[in-house]
Amino acid sequence: MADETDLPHASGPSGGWGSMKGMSRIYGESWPSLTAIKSLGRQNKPKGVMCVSCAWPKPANFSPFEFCENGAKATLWELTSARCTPNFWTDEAHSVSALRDWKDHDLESTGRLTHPLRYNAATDRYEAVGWEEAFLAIGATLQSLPKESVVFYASGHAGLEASYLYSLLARAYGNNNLPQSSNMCHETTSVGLTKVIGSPVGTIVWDDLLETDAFFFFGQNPGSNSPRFLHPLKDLKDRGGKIVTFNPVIEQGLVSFVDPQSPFAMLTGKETKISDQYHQLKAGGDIAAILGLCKCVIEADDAATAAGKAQVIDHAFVKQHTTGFDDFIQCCRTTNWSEIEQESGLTEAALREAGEVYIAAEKVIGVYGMGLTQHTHGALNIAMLVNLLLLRGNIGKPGAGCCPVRGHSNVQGQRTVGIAEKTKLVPLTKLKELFGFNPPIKDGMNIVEAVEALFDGKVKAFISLGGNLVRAVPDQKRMEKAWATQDLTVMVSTKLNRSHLFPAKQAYILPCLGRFEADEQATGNQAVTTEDSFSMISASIGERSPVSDTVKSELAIVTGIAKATVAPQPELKWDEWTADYSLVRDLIEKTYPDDFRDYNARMYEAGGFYRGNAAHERIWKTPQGRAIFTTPSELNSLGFQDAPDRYRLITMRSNDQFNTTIYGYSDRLRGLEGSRDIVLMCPEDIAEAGLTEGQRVQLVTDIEDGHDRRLRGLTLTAYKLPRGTIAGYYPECNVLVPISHHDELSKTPAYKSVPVRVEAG
Ligand SMILES: Nc1nc2c(c(=O)[nH]1)N[C@H]1C(S)=C(S)[C@@H](COP(=O)(O)OP(=O)(O)OC[C@H]3O[C@@H](n4cnc5c(=O)[nH]c(N)nc54)[C@H](O)[C@@H]3O)O[C@H]1N2
Ligand SMILES: Nc1nc2c(c(=O)[nH]1)N[C@H]1C(S)=C(S)[C@@H](COP(=O)(O)OP(=O)(O)OC[C@H]3O[C@@H](n4cnc5c(=O)[nH]c(N)nc54)[C@H](O)[C@@H]3O)O[C@H]1N2
Ligand SMILES: [Mo]
Repeated sequence: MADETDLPHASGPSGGWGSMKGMSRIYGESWPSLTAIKSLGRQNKPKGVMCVSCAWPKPANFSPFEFCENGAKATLWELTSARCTPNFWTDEAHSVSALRDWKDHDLESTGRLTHPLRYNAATDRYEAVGWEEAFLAIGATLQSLPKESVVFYASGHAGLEASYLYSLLARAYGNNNLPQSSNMCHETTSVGLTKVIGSPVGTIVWDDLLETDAFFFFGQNPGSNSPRFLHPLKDLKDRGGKIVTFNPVIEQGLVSFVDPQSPFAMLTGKETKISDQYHQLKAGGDIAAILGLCKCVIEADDAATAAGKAQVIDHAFVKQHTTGFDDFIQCCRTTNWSEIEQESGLTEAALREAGEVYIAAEKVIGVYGMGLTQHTHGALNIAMLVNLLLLRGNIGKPGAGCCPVRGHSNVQGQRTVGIAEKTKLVPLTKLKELFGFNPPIKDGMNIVEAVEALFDGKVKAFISLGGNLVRAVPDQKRMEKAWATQDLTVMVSTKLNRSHLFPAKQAYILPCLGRFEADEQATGNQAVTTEDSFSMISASIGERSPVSDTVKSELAIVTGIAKATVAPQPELKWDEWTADYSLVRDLIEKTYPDDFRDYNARMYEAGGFYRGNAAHERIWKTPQGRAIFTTPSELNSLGFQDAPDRYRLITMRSNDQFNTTIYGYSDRLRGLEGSRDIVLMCPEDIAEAGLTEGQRVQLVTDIEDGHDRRLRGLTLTAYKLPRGTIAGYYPECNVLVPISHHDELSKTPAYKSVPVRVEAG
């Protein structure tokens, strides 16, 4: 078991003064106006603005400062006073080709985009274009292309109203090519969790956090990615609960925390120890580790039964609610500890210690993130966590459940309102009833399928509602080449990013309002709504002046494209909807009456209104009507064999980024400062490979498929990691990830275990 004092790179606790420094640095760098601070005070409160960063829920009993270090960074980054105007492109040094040498951080630092832009190949620059002209040209090109060849991507940020109309646009146009960023993150949850408990999303609500006895963390990093989660973790520790973590990397947020909202803690530096146990398993070792925990539960149950004591397995629950129990138990019994130790990289003793905590706790929440989802057998990882929870009835009872922590602020909600490539997830007959056209019935493409089709020359146009897809997907070098071969790219964006730098034959950047800005339409300032990780829906009302009077709301851009693309029909009232978003919410309620009852009335409820979740009520929407125990077919989630000189590469997020948005070069919580061009490796592996710390190395993907994938110029950095597991930053490492390397069920890219070699150079 790891001891935090072993960290070779010293780092302070999460939260505390370090987080204050992190925020003030962004403030200093981007110089948002003083009123930006006032906007922070409105964050995550009723009639305020829901955080633009992650999808962590907002408590109904909010505190005066209901934001975290990274939420504040995201807000300040959006509210920057810097502007990327059409003038930017008149600088001699600012050709599109030249900008490809810029870093992600520097591209976004140019500031908020202010004007719609069109690429001019003759000058290799973007130029201002009128909105109407842009819409008409985009519409004309879309009409001329085969419908199957157009993709409508969404990055998980835009509100429910714009997202609903975006999916309507795609279907009215004629396809279901509606991939979303969750195809790269929690698609494994949508598919894997649905398979075993019949619910595509997490099963807990806010009160469960307050009641639980223990959190078991598998591959989720709250310190960087959902820092407001640290408060319920601290509360649990204050009331004597337990936290057990499984993660190959020691993440400071899961080690200790100083509450920046507590003056006492800030002045005294009083730290709360977060994890009682921290298990540094091998990347891809979760199936074996969880099997070990299940083995402990079964053994304890056997012993209790023999001694005539209360049973450890919740047999009544298992009998009434589950299927597959006997086979699974059999598998646990016959898998021996030496296999488990080998595959997980953890000792039997360590797993027994974790098993004891699991058994002693009446109510357990299993938390997970990309450390489970982004693997070849990612869905099996999730099924194993569900197995563990089911053994003791830890789903659908107060204080217990399954908690996937979602990414973008509305990533879950966009799926709820129809941004889905799979038609079975969308009430097509309802759409026909409401809008009078026949929605296409053929499934569309997810991200991996769309990128593969792009590589094959079958995709001719990409529309992006937010995001930076070229930088976020696997096989980034191939993607850059293929992206530019298209007939049309349209990117609805707030800031310049790398995806803009590989323009198609026709390329547009359409600048949109941020969530903090007033969205004035014909009937007044409009609210937008988002859904968080606990299926709570809340409204946001921006009130800041827009960055310029030439930007439009995301919804207005969607309807602008729609009007120019889709043949007019009386039921498609794009202009009326743009004038009054509450009409769009009425449509959403009509399409999904169970989820959105009294939508317009309830959207200002403190903490949001609950969309409901069947599994939370122990209703299992699986074919068997039961929750399913899964007998694992593998003991690791890698999908490749270990081999000499082959390492498992984790691509990781720093504390100073939001996905491809790089705020800076301070990964404070890991004690790593100044550069992202590094690869972390444990000292024993460095010595065995005959390398030296500080040496320049390159990573080479160890998969033979005719493509050479390598990333040069990395500094080898000694770090406390399990043997054979190394780590580098996302998105820089995306050149190394083959598009074919993904979860077998959901096709989520396996970004957390890429087979690579480490070579000098
Ligand atoms: N500040 C900030 N917040 C964010 C984001 C951001 O980039 N920055 N991104 C947002 C988005 S879109 C998402 S999806 C979420 C992502 O949030 P997380 O789910 O936390 O994602 P990651 O940080 O990529 O990975 C989580 C952890 O998995 C661990 N890990 C890697 N491999 C394994 C493994 O095999 N097993 C186990 N048990 N652990 C492993 C890593 O060490 C890391 O600590 O955060 C959202 N919030
Ligand atoms: N190797 C590796 N790759 C990964 C991951 C990983 O862990 N490892 N994680 C994956 C995950 S979980 C995800 S979700 C994807 C992220 O993939 P994306 O969602 O496509 O990427 P982002 O970096 O979030 O997009 C940033 C851009 O969004 C735009 N933007 C910001 N705010 C707004 C807004 O309010 N409206 C609009 N319209 N645009 C806005 C800005 O122009 C900004 O440059 O990356 C995936 N890629
Ligand atoms: Mo994500």
